[in-house]
Amino acid sequence: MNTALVIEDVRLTPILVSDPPLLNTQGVHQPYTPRLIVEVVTRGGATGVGETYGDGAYLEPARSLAEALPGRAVTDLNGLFALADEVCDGSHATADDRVDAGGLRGVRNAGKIRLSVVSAFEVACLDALGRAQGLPVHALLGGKVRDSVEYSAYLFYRWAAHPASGERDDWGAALDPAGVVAQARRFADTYGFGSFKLKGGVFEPDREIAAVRALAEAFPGRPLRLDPNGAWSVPTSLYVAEQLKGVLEYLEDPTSGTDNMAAVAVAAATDVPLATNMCVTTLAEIPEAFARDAVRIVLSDHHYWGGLHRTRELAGICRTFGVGLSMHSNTHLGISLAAMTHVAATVPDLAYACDSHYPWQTEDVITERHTFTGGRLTVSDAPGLGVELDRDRLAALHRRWLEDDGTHRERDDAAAMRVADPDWTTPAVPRW
Ligand code: GKR
Ligand code: MG
Repeated sequence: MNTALVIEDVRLTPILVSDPPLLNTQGVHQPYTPRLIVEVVTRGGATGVGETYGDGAYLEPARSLAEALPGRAVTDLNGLFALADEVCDGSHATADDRVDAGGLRGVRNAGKIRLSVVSAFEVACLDALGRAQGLPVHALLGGKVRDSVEYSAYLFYRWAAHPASGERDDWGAALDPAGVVAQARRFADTYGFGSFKLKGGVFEPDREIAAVRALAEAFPGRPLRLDPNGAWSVPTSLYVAEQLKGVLEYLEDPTSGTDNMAAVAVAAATDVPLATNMCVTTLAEIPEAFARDAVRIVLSDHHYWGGLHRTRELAGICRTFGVGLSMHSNTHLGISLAAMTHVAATVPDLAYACDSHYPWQTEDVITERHTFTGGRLTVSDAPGLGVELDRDRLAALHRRWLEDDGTHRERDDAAAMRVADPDWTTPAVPRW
């Protein structure tokens, strides 16, 4: 074994990152959201970074893995999964874990949480290995097939300010078609995005249909997507699919669960392709969903799937079954965006612009924030991920986490909504 590549130390830094009041079907984003930054330091002195969810359920297995990792090589990525299975015992899983209050990522369980934890360690190992060898991460994944990766504008219904703190940014509210179009216009003008996804499930479907139609009028011929995170019944999903026939590039998770998605897909035939980041989020969920033609497009997400290599495995499975591949995003910072861009650069048949919340995040832990040009990010050829940690920023965001009274350490969009509406409870699905 090349001893320079042996892991000497692993550092975990939970942080709180500011987040605007973006609305979704479960509530509203809190003013701060938790993320976890993972650093892996080799004996040769290379440091690699990774990023993942930072809620308590993720911190516990991350600590177990961080303790067990020193002495292993950053090249031993298959061993990383075996180690995680061994040391992260899943004892943190409770019955409540079956529902993900904040992440809107389908059924949540200990295995999925563990993969999201491992993903940050895998990315950090690849970053360290790339730095040690002078190779970009995409080269470690087999090489890039494109020099830039396209992203789509992620539109949200939103308030102008957070209800309790009154904290605001300069985006203003977007609660109707005109507000959504104005938001899209700013995304297009500032970043050059040419495709648009609206987070739905917030208002009655007819209001959201009107917003998508307004987008289609404002941006003729541009790819449009609508994602209510499973908030609709099968008949409502079919109604929306019929109303938006010829307008949507795809309809994402209109309804919850493979049964319902399959029912919509079969009845809607080819009207509107269905996409998911909720009913296909693990290998185990693939056979039934694909056999029943429940989805035409899977949104990959290296956090869900256990890292960049596993994302490429998912791409191969989708290719085999003729299912399209897109990319999902949750609130994330520049480390994850770099990782998303490297893996996206290596997948030949990534036919859709990737999602990213990044433009909504004004804080970061890297020295130079990524810049979208023409809706695209250039794939870095610098060693590793091509990002540098800003230690002062990291320390400041960690301080915020330390000083938090516990309100923000778990992402809870329903709790944030209750600040404005004390009677709010997480809506049962189908909501409409
Ligand atoms: O950030 O409100 C949000 C999104 O709804 C997010 O939680 C989802 O995971 O963006 C995601 C999606 O496409 O489902
Ligand atoms: Mg989605």
